Amino acid sequence: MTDKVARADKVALITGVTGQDGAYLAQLLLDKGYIVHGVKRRSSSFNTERVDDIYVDPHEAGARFFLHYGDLTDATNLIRLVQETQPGEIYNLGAQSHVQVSFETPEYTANADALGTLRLLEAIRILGLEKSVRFYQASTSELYGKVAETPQHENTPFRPRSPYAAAKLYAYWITVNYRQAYGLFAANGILFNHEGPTRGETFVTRKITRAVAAIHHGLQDALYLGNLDARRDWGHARDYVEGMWRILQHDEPDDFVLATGDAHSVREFVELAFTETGRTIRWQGEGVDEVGVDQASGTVLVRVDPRYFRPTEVDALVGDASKARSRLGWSTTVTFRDLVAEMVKADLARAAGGTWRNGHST
Ligand code: NDP
Ligand code: GDR
Repeated sequence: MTDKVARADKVALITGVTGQDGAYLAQLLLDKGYIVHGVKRRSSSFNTERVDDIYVDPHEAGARFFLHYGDLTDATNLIRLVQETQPGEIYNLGAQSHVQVSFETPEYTANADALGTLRLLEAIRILGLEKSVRFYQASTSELYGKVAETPQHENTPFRPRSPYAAAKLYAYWITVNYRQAYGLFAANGILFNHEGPTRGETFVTRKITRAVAAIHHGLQDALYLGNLDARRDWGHARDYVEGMWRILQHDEPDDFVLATGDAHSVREFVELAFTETGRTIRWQGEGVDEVGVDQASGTVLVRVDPRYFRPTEVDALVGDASKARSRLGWSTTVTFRDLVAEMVKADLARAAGGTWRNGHST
């Protein structure tokens, strides 16, 4: 008998399926003919909005998308889910994914993001599935933190700058360790920021596009932001979930950076987003007193609020995805300008739709 056991044919388990990436990935895998099992958390209110379009009643013939209650902090639950669903591919996307929130909930973030990854890897091992499962870990450009070189690639040293990044650092290395120690097909995608119209409302891109739409429709007066000079390499989530899938189809388990190679500041994102509604922003003042003024009316539309400054900030990130390009044939298809335009357009439609909700911002 060889040590190669056939993978469960096109059966995937996704943690974090209700998140931005989970929903895009579930759709991609369904389009490729997979059976998709997603893990959702118990919530007192609906939390499946992003996957409602692809959900079909499991009693219906041909249903290929199934949701299961679960949590990365519950090892027994994870073992049972892996046993019941017998996946050939596991995508570990579940996480407390907000950097700023991780300073307020560091222990929970470590539990879900670091130990949660360990629990899932152990579930595979306990069930003896090391040779039949491929494991994807949602690693992050935040690992680079206080960057040692630019652009960042697979061999750039990690210098995490937040409880979130420190937890993800553990998850990165435990994934590498299970690959080396147990021969598990375990791979890290080191993904730079990726966004889209369903991006969580408290990440800066979506916070901006929501505000631009709300201001346009008279639902909000101004946008309050933190560090306007932070630079990020922003791509479209649709491209990045394709990259995740390709990472697991590669001949060998390996770690890959996915990035556009193009960085912009928060300030540039704001300017571009407002131009989508015909407004030109002029900046005045300095530091916490800086404001963004609508050139035509003179109204202040953007203000700085120090509450959004982070105790330790990651100033600038930009990725080098040459390895993914050459070995996986992966590349991005959406420009920064088109990404901003798509996000503003979607939020304008929501704001016009009369179901607008203002939420607690971060
Ligand atoms: P989201 O915040 O949109 O989604 C996170 C998902 O994880 C949600 O489904 C959430 O459930 C779930 N989750 C949170 N805590 C737990 C837990 N304890 N147990 C099980 N599930 C949990 O993140 P994204 O979709 O943007 O990101 C996906 C992954 O990729 C995350 O791990 C993130 O850290 C990582 N990443 C993201 C990047 C990006 O730019 N988007 C870049 C690099 C890495 P609920 O809906 O109930 O809150
Ligand atoms: P990030 O994303 O921390 O890069 O993590 P976020 O959009 O939260 O911040 C990007 C940059 O914008 C600055 N910023 C603000 N951020 C927020 N949220 N709110 C503000 O008001 C604001 N003002 C300025 C931030 O300081 C930061 O420099 C995201 C998450 O998806 C992680 O899970 C993922 O790992 C990384 O991207 C790659």
